[in-house]
Amino acid sequence: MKIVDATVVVTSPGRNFVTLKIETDDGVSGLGDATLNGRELAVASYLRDHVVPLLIGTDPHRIEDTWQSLYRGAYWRRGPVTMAAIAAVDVALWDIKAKVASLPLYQLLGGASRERVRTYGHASGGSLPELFDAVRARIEQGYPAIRVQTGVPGLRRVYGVSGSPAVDPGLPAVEDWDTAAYLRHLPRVFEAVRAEFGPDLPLLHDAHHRLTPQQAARLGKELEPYDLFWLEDCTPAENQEGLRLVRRHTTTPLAIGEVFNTVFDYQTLVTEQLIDFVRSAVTHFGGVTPLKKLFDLAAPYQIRSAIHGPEDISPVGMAAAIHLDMAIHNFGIQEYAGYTDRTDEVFRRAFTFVDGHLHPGDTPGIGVELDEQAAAAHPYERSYLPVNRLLDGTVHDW
Ligand code: CS2
Ligand code: MG
Repeated sequence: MKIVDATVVVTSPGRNFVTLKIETDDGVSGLGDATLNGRELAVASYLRDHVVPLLIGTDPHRIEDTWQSLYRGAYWRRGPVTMAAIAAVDVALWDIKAKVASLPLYQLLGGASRERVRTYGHASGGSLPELFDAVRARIEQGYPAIRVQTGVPGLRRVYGVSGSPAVDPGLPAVEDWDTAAYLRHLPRVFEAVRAEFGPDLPLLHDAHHRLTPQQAARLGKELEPYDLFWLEDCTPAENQEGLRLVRRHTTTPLAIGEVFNTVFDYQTLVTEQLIDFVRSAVTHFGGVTPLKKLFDLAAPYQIRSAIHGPEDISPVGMAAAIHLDMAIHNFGIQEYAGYTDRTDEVFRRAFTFVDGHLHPGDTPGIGVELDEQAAAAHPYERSYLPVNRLLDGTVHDW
């Protein structure tokens, strides 16, 4: 069996998605997600200009060897553009292998370790009443766990709170930040949410890399009475040693890693058991092959999976995640933001979302097909993530 063609499809059914389609001489094809929010075309070019020529004529069954040759052979290792491109190839090859075997991918990864995949959804509000309404809406949708994000008094636009408009469409929105105001406000918000919704509902919060280790330690401690499922990305954890300080001071569980792209980003965090959940997406971590290895490394440290699943992971990347979630033993939870009808018209998917739980379906492969005509009706639209500034105008972490 040989790869005879590989094409990159960029489509924007409401937001941009980059998809790699690999075709074989047997007529079996596979899909991989290469979406890197705000830098989509860089990955499309990396694939089209540099990776596709290397794939033509090779054996699609040699997944490990192809991965290693793309990773080591480029000489320039790591980084989100490279790893998203490699991820797309890896997932497309797993899709092909599973289709040839006539099995859903999770069967090739060890088979089902559970009946269904537990998720969490997002609730956010500028004020407490808005936030409570958003939490109630998620509960009604069946979400068994909820991420809570809130406005901060004195700040106009804050991460994760809906309705942050870009002033110029096609250019980054600017968000405000004041760490002191946030640290004063957030514990009161969780106190109010617990008083309203009781002790049982698993609650999560994402600090989006904005704190120093000292600030994160203080926040973790102050949130302990509200029993969080996790505090996410409390610091920019490229400095892995910083988590030692956070860990020494709080028992609030910690989740980190959506911007990480190799095992080296996690080495200290995992081997010193400084975190509780690893957050990388299949799409940004080089695919199913390396993410499965990371979960296996994390397992003896009792660290569990929590695959990144925002709107900017395409249904292809999400499907790959759900297959992995089904198969690994140390599954924790899956983030799931859901998709619009327009996205579902472009990506026909076998996975289902019922009562707050995902199931990958039993279609051979990853179970997603791309409707290329529908995709072509939604061309790329330039778009950026927001930029975050302190009140004096200084750029801060986003
Ligand atoms: C977030 C994301 O889902 C999450 O936890 O941190 O929404 C993140 O901001 C985006 O995926 C960035 O592209
Ligand atoms: Mg996050």
